[in-house]
Amino acid sequence: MDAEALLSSCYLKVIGCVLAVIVLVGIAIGVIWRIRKSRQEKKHKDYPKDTVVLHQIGRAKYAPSLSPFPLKLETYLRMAEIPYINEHSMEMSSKGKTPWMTYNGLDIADSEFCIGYLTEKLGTDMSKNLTPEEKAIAHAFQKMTEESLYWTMCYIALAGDLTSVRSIMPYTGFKLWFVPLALSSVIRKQLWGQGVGRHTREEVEHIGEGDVKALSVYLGEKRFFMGDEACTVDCALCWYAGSNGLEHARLTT
Ligand SMILES: N[C@@H](CCC(=O)N[C@@H](CS)C(=O)NCC(=O)O)C(=O)O
Repeated sequence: MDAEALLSSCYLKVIGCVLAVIVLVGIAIGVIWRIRKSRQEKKHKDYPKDTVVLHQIGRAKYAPSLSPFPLKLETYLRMAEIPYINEHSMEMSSKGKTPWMTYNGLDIADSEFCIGYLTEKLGTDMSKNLTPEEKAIAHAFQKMTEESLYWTMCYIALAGDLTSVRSIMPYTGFKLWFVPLALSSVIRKQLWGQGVGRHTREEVEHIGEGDVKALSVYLGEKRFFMGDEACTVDCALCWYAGSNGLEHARLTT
C-alpha cells in the first residue's frame, strides 16, 4: 500500500470513529432523557390530587430552608392552609431555579408565579384586606428585599470566605466542602451580572444596611409588616427576619 492509500484509510478510520462516538453520545443522551421523562411522569402520576407538591432543596441546619424563595412559598402554603407535600431534591425548575411546584399535573416555576396561580385558582389572597396604596407599599418592599437585599446577602455569604456559610449547612465531609464551593462559583457569576458583585464589601454592606433599616423603620412596632394581619409580603420577608437571616447577620458582622 502506498503512502497516499495508507493516509486515506487512516483518515476514513478517524472519521468512522468520530461518527460512531457522535452516534453513541446521541443514543446515551436520548436514553437518559427518556428515563428522566418517564421518572417524572411516574412521579406526577403518584402525586395526590388537589395537593401542591413543593419542589425545593433540602432543609437547612437551623431553619426550614437555606434559601429565601422556597421558604416564602412554603410559608404561603401554610398561611393559606393549602394542602402540600415537600419533594426535597436538587432538581431545578424549567427556568433553572428553585423552588417550583406541581399542582394537579401542572408544573409551575418561580415562587411568585406559584403564589399568583394558587391565589387565583383557590381564592387564597392573603393580601385582600389591603388598600391599593398598602398593596403598592408591600409590593415595593418585597421587590427591594428580593432584588436588592437578597443579592447583598448572597455576596456576603457566598462570594468570599465560605467558613460561615459552611457552619449553617446540613452537610458533612466532601459534600460540606464541595456544595458551598460550587454554589459560590455560580453566585459569583450572577453577582457580577446583577452588578452587586462589582462593589467592594464595604459598599455592599452599606446597600444591605440601607435595605434592612428601611424594613425595620416601616415594620416599627407592628405585629406583621402591614399591620395586625399577616399577608403575602410577610411570606417573602420572613426568611430575612427568621433564624437563617439572623444567622447570616450574626456570622457576618
Ligand atoms: N424569582 C425566583 C427566584 C428563585 C431563586 O433565585 N432561587 C435561587 C435559590 S435562592 C436559585 O435557584 N439559584 C440557583 C441558580 O440560580 O442557579 C423565585 O421567586 O422563585
